[in-house]
Amino acid sequence: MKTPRVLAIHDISGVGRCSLTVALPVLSAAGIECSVLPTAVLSTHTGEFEDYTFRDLSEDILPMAQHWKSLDLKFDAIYTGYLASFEQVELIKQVINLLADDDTFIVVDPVMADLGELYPGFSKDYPAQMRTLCAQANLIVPNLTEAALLLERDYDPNPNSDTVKDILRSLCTDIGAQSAVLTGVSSCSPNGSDSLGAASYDPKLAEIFYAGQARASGMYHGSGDLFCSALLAGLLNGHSLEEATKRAVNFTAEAVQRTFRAGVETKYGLLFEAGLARFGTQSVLGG
Ligand code: PXL
Repeated sequence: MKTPRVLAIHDISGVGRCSLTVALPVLSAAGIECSVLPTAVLSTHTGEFEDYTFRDLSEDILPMAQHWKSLDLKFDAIYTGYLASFEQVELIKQVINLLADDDTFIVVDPVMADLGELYPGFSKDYPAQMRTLCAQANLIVPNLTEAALLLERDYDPNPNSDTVKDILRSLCTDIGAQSAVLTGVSSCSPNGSDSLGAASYDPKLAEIFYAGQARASGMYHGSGDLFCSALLAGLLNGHSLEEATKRAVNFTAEAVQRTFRAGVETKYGLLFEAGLARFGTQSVLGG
């Protein structure tokens, strides 16, 4: 079987298990080649750390993409995450225009905010700019805060099922994404209000599917990146959006439980490594 190839466009945070230090191992373990276009290099991610270094790699983005174009490289998916600036969104759109064809699956994780707040360094006009990238996506994967910012709505940390449905539909019809998975959804999960997970929506199926697992206390950095990378791994291995969402929720929730039990500082990210081999094998074989 052919090895699928993804182009992952995220930052490298040297420490803190997020973006490329998560996407690379998760996709590789699931039998997917992960090529990388780094948007910035930081010493750590920007949450809960101070005095981190930040090198914007915007100047390298188009030359790298043009080189790959000259090699006639094809990507089965382009997967974008944390971008370094407002201006970089335009560059990434150019990369997609250059490298994607009709068969390239475009996944946009509009990484910019959580818990009702934009991440440090992003201006108030960033969400509107991110919306233009989301419009080009086959799948977008916002958390509740990012969805609210994209739709210019108030942030509701605990939406009921009607609101979740409305958010998911608007992400597709108003923004133009072909499908959406909303993360951080809890109260309307069939597992009850103590569960946390994601809801997926594909307008072609016109149905919303929930996947949830027991909620752990605390805020776990990089959990969105882990979830989205696992979701894409499942999709590229042939699973449906519903099934891939379920698998990604389970993998992420296991990592959260492991991290909670280990009692380590959450800013260092999720201890996903111990679950990686099993996730990869099951993703490929469908077990
Ligand atoms: O996990 C999202 C993320 C990715 N990259 C950087 C971040 C964050 C969240 O804070 O700061 C640099």
